[in-house]
Amino acid sequence: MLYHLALWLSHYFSPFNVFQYISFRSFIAFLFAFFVVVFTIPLFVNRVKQLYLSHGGVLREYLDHHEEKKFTPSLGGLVLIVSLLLVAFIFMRLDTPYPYLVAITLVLFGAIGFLDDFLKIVRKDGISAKTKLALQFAAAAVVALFIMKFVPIDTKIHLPLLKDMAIELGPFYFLWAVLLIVASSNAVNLTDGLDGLAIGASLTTMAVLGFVAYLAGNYIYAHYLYIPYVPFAGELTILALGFLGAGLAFLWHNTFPAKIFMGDVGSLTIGALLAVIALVTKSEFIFFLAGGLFFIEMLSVILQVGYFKYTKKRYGEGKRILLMAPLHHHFEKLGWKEPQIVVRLWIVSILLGIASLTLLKLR
Ligand code: 57M
Repeated sequence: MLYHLALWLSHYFSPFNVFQYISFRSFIAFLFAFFVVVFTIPLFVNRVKQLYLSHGGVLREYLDHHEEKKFTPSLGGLVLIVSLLLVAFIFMRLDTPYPYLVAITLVLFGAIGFLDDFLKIVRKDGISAKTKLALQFAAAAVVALFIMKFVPIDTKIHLPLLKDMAIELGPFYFLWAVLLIVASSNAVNLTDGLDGLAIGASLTTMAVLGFVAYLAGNYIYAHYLYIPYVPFAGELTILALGFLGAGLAFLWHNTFPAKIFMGDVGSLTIGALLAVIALVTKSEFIFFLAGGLFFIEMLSVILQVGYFKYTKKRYGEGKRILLMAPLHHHFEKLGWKEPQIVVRLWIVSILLGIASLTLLKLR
């Protein structure tokens, strides 16, 4: 909105031209989102605590060894979603498909997560795993259809390290998009089990995707790096910077000992949003590496559950690969302290982010 307003005002006062720059709008989106979230969360925590108190007072889904966390409220992701919706409609260009794509993703996945979190507070259980997955597939299908209809990208997947090497998926692109969104949404959800872990790794991943979006949206840089040029993709850099502001502010309150958790409303939505940006900037493989921590956590669950079931069937007794899945619980069982695990996994995430950027130039 600001872009269009400033464009009109610049006819009367030329300094308003500065709003045309993606870098300037990104910078103010960052500050805006940071201050909105950092000051809203304390008020929100009080509100959510009241909701908990009127329904028994404790978080029902806490780990046995996280006894002290049972009074920590959830639902914090709702503040992130609202701040990002504001960023999308205030700072992004409304004559491109991107603010609408972002809004659809935030609202659909936010609604699924919210329903689950809310039900966990007001009754014993959230929605069943099967229903949640079905809803995620339905939401991802809507988002994928929106991308295919309104975003000017092809249906190829561009392989890393190979110049001009792409696989045409044709109608299967829809399936690819849906699977990526659902997988990413669940991977971030599984990672969200220690204070600051998921939001920290999301920050590094989003920083990479925001940078890639800037390059992909610029014809000269895209051409120079042999990455697909995606008109106006730079608008997503603004969203990414808004996310960095909002996410850092959330981390302020979510760092150990957390005052609030993001809840499924946060984790499912952030995962979906990351995948959507990766899809429209044609950087799925960069995303696999930059967001590698999420996929490692997911893989740890798949392998653990698979091995457990296999050994149970074969030997009558279930065996484990890790002491507990997802991976961060394994380190807890090894006796590492929570902040130690979180900071070390952030370090892994930063390293993966840097490694993923090298894929841009190595072609
Ligand atoms: C939800 N929820 C957190 C918080 C957060 C298939 C199986 C591996 C599924 C998995 C699972 O259910 N994962 C998804 C994870 C929970 O956090 C809430 O949930 C939101 C995210 N969805 O925002 O609202 C707890 O995590 C802790 N937490 C923090 N700080 C944070 O900033 O400390 C979260 C955010 C919170 C809090 O304690 O209550 C969670 O972990 O429960 N299941 C598991 O992860 C279970 N693993 C398991 O059963 N492993 C088995 C194998 C065979 C599957 C094994 O290895 O033997 C663990 N989860 C629970 N208990 N609840 C194990 C123990």
